[in-house]
Amino acid sequence: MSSTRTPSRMSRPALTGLVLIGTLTVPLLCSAGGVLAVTQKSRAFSTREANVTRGTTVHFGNEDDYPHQIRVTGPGLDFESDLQASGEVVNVTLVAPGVYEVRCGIHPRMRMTISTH
Ligand SMILES: [Cu+2]
Repeated sequence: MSSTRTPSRMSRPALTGLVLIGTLTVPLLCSAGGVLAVTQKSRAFSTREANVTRGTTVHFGNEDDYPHQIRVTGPGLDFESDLQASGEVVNVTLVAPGVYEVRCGIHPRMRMTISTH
């Protein structure tokens, strides 16, 4: 008599949602959605890729002592910031699900991708 039974494995979904990178330097102004803090330092974003819930507001904080300039393109969005001085934070809310490309208008090698779901 054989009673082989495969143990069932509970699989947990990967932790998604709020991703915090760097230090928040501004108060949270959004009530819905999360916040993703990205810093710009040494001509690079603090991360190359991020995955967040749609509705997340991204805080781009310039920690270099020279200016940057943010451009974010993605579903329904083509955002271009003004010249972003040292110490300034630019906030961009990603409303739609999809993939957003982030670039610096001054430093072409500065780029990152943010996926929303
Ligand atoms: Cu730049």
